[in-house]
Amino acid sequence: MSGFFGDQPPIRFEGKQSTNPLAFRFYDKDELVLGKSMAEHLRFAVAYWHSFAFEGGDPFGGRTFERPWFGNTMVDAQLKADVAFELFELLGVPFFCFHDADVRPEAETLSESIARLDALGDIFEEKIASTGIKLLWGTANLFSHARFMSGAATNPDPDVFAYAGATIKANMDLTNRLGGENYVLWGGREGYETLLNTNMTQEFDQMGRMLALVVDYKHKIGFEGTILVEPKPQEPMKHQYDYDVASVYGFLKKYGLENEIKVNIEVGHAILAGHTFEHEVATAAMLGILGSIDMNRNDYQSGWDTDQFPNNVAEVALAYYHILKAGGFTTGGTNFDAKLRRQSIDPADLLYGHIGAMDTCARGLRAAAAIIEDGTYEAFLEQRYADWKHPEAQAMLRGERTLEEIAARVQKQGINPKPRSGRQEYLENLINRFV
Ligand code: XUL
Ligand code: CO
Repeated sequence: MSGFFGDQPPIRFEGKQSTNPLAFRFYDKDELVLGKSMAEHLRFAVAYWHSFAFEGGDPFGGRTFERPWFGNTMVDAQLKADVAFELFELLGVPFFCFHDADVRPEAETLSESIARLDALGDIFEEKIASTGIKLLWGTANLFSHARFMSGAATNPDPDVFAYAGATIKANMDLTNRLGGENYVLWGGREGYETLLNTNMTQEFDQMGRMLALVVDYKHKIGFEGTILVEPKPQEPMKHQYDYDVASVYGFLKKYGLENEIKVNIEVGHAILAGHTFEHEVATAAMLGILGSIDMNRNDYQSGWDTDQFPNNVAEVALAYYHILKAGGFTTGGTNFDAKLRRQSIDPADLLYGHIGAMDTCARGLRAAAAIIEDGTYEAFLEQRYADWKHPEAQAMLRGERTLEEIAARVQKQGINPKPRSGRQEYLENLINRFV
């Protein structure tokens, strides 16, 4: 034990009445929800970067956190891994996620950086075997280093494309070795700062090629996980090509990859794109590309990607409703892509952040399941579209009527539709009964 969390015992479920701030009040991993345990539904993961690599900086000031592993040596990296797995065990999360840059210090050459990554892989392999905590997904950081400032796959310099490809390969190899359930591609700099210096047609083809190479390689090495693209509209770039779920789907269709790649949807990114999170989840489910989620929340006033821990049960409930309706996660899960505030400098703050987030998700999941079990909401939706079951409506929908035939019927039968209430307020009240 590193002693970083003192003599803190594992966080336990104590129930709603508990006033212990270091206990779960709603997340009972074994509680059955729609016939499956909460742990199996939610598939929680802790994000290595925010919890162990983030230093508390903001655009106006640097490090506020003191962590004994902050440094650039492999000894620091080992200590960081020890503390990381201590946190995962204290919280009882089944999964974690990482970027190469979070877990090992970068070296002078790519070969040396990969050797360091593989050495961390050995450490992870042992820890996975001894704790049973698994890798939800691995990914490459293709956005922090200056070489990627004009993009990774979409860089005007083909050598950067190649370097990015080599980095992705190393991260896919490690993810595969560790039995990771997904591999994520977030295109942090795949976009532009100004269209004036950008050939968008060329850059789209480069990005399409990189994704196709990743899919080929996945099959070559027999990686059984899912390849996920994580949409985000902007930040760090002014415009990012994987803007939102619908844009990613269009992109995947254009390059024939829609059956190979799914999405990892993040709450804060949905908000930046001008959507609700449940809109993004429902869109992905409709298009058959729902993969995994990065759970967090944004400050609604700041307009930035603030990556805060979630604490709004009503919003989370609607997202899990759509996830449950889509059949739940398969390889995906709930990754807390969330970080502490700059002033939350204590080890205990890492616990408070995750405990509150896990309880919020547990309440959201329960509420979503209750909405489904009650059935009133679904009956309402069913009823609202019921007229489409009539044979004539079905014939229109199936394409068995021309526009002339439809027009003739409307006039012949004197059809004159009467407006019907959409019942929004009724529905909002109904959903609030379960939250
Ligand atoms: C950035 C973000 C990333 C991805 C992984 O906004 O969400 O941390 O989740 O690269
Ligand atoms: Co994310």
